[in-house]
Amino acid sequence: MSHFRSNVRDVKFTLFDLLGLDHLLPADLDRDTVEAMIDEVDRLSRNVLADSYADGDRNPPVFDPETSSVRLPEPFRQAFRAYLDGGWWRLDVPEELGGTAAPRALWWALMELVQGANAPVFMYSAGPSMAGLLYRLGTPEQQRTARTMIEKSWAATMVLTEPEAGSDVGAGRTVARRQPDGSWHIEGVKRFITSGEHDLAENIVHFVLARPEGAAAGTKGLSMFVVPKFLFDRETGELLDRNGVHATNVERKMGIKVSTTCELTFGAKQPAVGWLVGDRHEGIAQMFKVIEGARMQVGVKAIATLSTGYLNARAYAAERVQGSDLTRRADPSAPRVTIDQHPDVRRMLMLQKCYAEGLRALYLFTAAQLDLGDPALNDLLLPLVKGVGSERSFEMLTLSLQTLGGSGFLQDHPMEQYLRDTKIDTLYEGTTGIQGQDLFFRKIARDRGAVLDRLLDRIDDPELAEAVAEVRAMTGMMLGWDDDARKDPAEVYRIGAHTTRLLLSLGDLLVGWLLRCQARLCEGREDGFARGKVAAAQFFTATVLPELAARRRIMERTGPELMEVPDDAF
Ligand code: ST9
Ligand code: FAD
Repeated sequence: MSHFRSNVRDVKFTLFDLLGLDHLLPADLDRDTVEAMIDEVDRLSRNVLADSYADGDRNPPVFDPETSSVRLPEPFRQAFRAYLDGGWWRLDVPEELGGTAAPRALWWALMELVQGANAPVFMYSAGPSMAGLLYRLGTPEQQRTARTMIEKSWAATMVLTEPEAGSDVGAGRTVARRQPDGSWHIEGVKRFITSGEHDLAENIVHFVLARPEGAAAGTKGLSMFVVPKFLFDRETGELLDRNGVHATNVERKMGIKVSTTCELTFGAKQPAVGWLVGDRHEGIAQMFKVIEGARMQVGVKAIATLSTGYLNARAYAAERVQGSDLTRRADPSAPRVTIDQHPDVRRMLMLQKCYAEGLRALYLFTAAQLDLGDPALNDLLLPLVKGVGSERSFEMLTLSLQTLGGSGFLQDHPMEQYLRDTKIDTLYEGTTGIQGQDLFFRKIARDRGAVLDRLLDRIDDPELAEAVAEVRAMTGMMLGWDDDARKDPAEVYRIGAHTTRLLLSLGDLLVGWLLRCQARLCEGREDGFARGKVAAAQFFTATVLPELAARRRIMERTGPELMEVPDDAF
C-alpha cells in the first residue's frame, strides 16, 4: 500500500469550482484533458514515485570523498527516471524549448502530487526549469546552452549559501575573476547545496552567486554565473574536461536524506570556469527569479505532506478501536468504538483537514494570480505560502502523528518520516523569520499596504469581519511603528518582534476565508465532501480565528522590554 494518499477530488474542486480554471486554460487545453493529466500524475505519484520514498530515507546516497562522487539508491533512480520520462516538466518550460503552455495553478497542482509522494524527485529535476530561466535571461550563446540542458536532461542547482552567508546572502565571499576570453574563474566554498553532486545526470549546471573582484559589498555586488560540473562544447553539447567545482562534503541530515546537501568547493585544485548570466551584473535580482519558484516549491512540498499525513491519520482513526463513547465512559461493558468517535481525536482531525485544504486553496490561489495577471498579489502571497505553509504543516503533522498514538512513532507508518522530511521547509529558501520580514518590510510597508488592502477588501464575508479588522489593526500598528522608526530607530524592534506573528495571522485569515468560499460553493449539498467543506469552515471560524484578537492585543502591549532584557538573562 502506497504511503501517499492524495486528495485529487479537492485539487480539482479548488482548481475548477473555486478558482474557475476553465477560464484560464489556453485554447489547446480543455477541462477533460486537464482532469486526465491530474489523474495520470496522481497514478504515477501514488505508485512509482511513492514506492521508493521510505527506501531513500533508510538507504541514503553514498558519498565517496576520494572521487567527490555520490551514488544514489537504485529504487530512487527508477522513480526519478519515470518522472523525467513522463515529460511533465514541459509545463514549466518556455515553448521555444519544447515546453507546453499551461496555467501556473495547474503546474503547482501537479507538483503537489509529485512532492507529496516523493519531493526529492522534484528537487533533482530542476534542470529543465533552470534551463528555461537561462533561456529567458541569457545571451544567445547561453540560450543554446539552455537547449543543450533540456536535450541532454542535465541537472541544475541554485548556489547561494556559504558558511558565513545563510540568511545574510550579501555576506558571501566567493569571488569571480574575469578572464581574457570573457569567462570567469570562481573561487570559494559554498555550503548546503541541494543536488550539488549526484549520478542522476551526466552534467550538473550550477547557478552560482559570486562577487566579481572589486564589486560592491552586500547582495547588490553579487553576480550570477553558470558553472558546469563538466565543461562542454558549446555547439554540440559534447562533454569535455571536468571543471574545477567539486563536492567536498555531503551532510548527514534529519530528513529528506535522499536529497544530497553538499559543500561545493570552487577553484581549489583547478579553475572553476563560469559564465556571467546574460552578461549583466544583476545577480541577486536574477537569483530571486529562482528563489521565487523555489519558495513556492517548498511551500507546496510542506502542504502536500500535510495532506497525505492527514489522510493517513484519518484512515487510521477510522479503524483503530479504543475506548468507549464518551457518554458511556464509566461503563466497562459499553462497546468499544473507533477512535474517530472521540471528540478530542475529531478536534485533531478537523484541524488537520482545515489547514491541509485551506493551505492547498492558498497556494493554488497564489499561483492563479500569475494566470490572472496580478503579479503584485502573487508577490504578497508568496511568503505566506512558504512561511505559513511550512510552519502550519509541520505543526499539524505533529497532530497527524499524535492521532496514531504510539504507532505514529514507529517506522511502520510514514508519519515520523513526514515530520522529519517537513522540518526543513521552515528553514531553507529563507527561514520563517525571513519570510515574516519579507512580508512586512517588502510586501506591505513599501506600498503602505496597498496590495494587502486590495486583498482584504475582497473578504466581504460578515462572519470574517472581526478577523479582517484584527489583521488591519495589526498592520496599521506596525506601519505606525515604521513611521516612528524614522525619528527613533529603536522603534523598528517592535516590528521585528511581530513579523512572524503577522505572517501567521494573515495566513490564518486567508485560510479561513478560502475555506468559507469553498463552503459557500457547497451549501445545500448533502454529500460527505460538501458537508466536510461546510464543517471545516465553521470549525476554523469558531476555533482558530478568535485567536487573532489575542494576538492583536499582544502586539498592542509591546514595548521595548524584549530588547532591554540583558543578554546574560537569557
Ligand atoms: C535554498 C534551496 O535554500 C533549498 C531548496 C532547493 C530545492 C531545489 C532547488 C531547485 C528548485 C527550483 C525550483 C524552481 C525553479 C524555478 C526556476 C525558474 C523560474 N522577491 O531587501 P534587500 C532582491 S537556496 C524578489 O535589500 P538584503 C531584489 O533584487 C538559498 N526579489 O536584501 C532586491 O533589490 P530591490 C535560499 C527580492 O538585505 C535585492 O534582493 N536563501 C526579494 O541585501 C536586495 O534586497 C534564501 O532564501 C523578494 N522577496 O539581503 C536567503 N527580496 O530591493 C534568505 C529581495 O532593489 N534571505 N529581493 O528590488 C533573504 O531573503 C534576505 O532577506 C536577503 C537580504 C538575502 C534578501
Ligand atoms: P542563519 O541565517 O544563521 O539563521 C539562524 C536563525 O537566525 C534562524 O532562525 C533565522 O531566522 C534567524 N535569523 C538570521 N538572520 C536574521 C535576521 N536578519 N533577522 C531575524 N532573524 C534572523 N542554500 C543554497 O544556496 N542552495 C541550496 O540548494 C540549499 N539547500 C539547502 C538544503 C538543506 C537541507 C539545508 C539545511 C539548507 C540549504 N540551503 C541551501 C541553505 C539554506 O537556504 C539556509 O540554511 C537558510 O537560508 C538559513 O541560513 P542559515 O542556515 O545560515 O541560518
